[in-house]
Amino acid sequence: MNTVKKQKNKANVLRQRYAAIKSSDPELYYLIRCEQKRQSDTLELIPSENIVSKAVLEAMGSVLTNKYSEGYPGARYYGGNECIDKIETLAIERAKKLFDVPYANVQPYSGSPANFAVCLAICNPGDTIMGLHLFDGGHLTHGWKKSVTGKLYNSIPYHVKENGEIDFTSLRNLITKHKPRLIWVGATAYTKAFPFKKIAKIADEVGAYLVADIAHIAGLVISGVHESPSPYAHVITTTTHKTLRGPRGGMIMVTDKGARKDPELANKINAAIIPGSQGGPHNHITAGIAVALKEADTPAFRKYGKKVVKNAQALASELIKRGLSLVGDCTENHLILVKVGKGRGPIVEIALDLAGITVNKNTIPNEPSTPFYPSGIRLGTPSVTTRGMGVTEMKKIGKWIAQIVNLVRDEKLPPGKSAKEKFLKNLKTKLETDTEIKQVRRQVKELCQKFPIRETFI
Ligand code: DSN
Repeated sequence: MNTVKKQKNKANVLRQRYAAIKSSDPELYYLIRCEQKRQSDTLELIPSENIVSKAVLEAMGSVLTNKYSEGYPGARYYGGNECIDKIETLAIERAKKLFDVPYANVQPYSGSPANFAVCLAICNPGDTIMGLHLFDGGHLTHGWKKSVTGKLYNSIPYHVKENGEIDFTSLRNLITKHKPRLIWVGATAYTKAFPFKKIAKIADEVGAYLVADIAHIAGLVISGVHESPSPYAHVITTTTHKTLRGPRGGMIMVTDKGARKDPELANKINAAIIPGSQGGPHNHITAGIAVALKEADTPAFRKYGKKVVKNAQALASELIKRGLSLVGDCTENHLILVKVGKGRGPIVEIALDLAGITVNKNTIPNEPSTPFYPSGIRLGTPSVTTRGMGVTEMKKIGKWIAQIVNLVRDEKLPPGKSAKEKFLKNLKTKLETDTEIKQVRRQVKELCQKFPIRETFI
């Protein structure tokens, strides 16, 4: 088929897919198509995002959404669950095999409810928990003061050093001093390999539960490019939509080590999900998780995971070569943190967005500003790698990012919240017509067209 025919064919397939919405709700149809176009024509570098397969999409759009199934396979509160039981069991068995664990719960609505349920299962209100500080790349649900996990429990955060690595000496002292009930290891913005074994040793010394939140690196663990926490942690949580490339959902797993520490742990986690914190599971998502886990248990997926890291390292090298400064000077996973100057993250995020490169502003170690106006941007390669891009493309992307960062190097936020908001709004208007930005956007679009979001992936 020639290119024009191929494009027409693709357009027809897309039209058919949303035909019902188009006729019943044209307004929404238009918005879905807008988002579809945005995803097609831009480079998605937010490291927690990815592109699911058509099979995952089909599972999510299936009739399974019609069913209520409170409870677990074989023990539901409602009738009519004979098919759902089999679907959930399939997802559970696939998770157990892939992550080498004896127990998995696939019902958490996402990562945050999964993490809260683990706290409910293991801790009593007032117990001490420890997690990486939010500004150092930790997650809200690892005890941040505004999260329920920071309100209900006595949360003691630990930190990273200037080079982005967990400050191990300080962590050891904190653990010895506070003897936490639960320690989180995991992050949303950490560019090094997690030292599961090292942290487990100290956690074991004080009898703490070690919970590995592998939301960001689940796909890398499966691919063998990040060590598995399974031998070291008692519990593992993950989202299913990041490097794992599944639907938006969550999972909680108990390891052999966890089951030895408390043979009732799996039951406690089940109870913490329902009735503890959730209602009926989202069966269409459970099916999507089952599909994603099957896709992940293939040589092709493992190759993908390796390529994600290789691409991230190539992108990091290109950024450094072009004078940008990275937290930790490199990456050991799928994620890169670029230091862009005090409070300047939002400026760079806006400029890159206009150039068709989607990233998010992010805090950096020892953040000199605030989380709303942080001093870094966070990039990752899961999505562009799914599109088939490789090292050659990472070099181009690195060049464009450096060009845009350089373009806005003299822009500085004024003091005061409303002045900052006004400044960013005006900056966006000004940059919308910038010739250099428009030129990069054109080049980005051309690259995206060479690596389309294929039928197999959307
Ligand atoms: N929002 C996720 C991320 O971007 O890493 C964490 O929950």
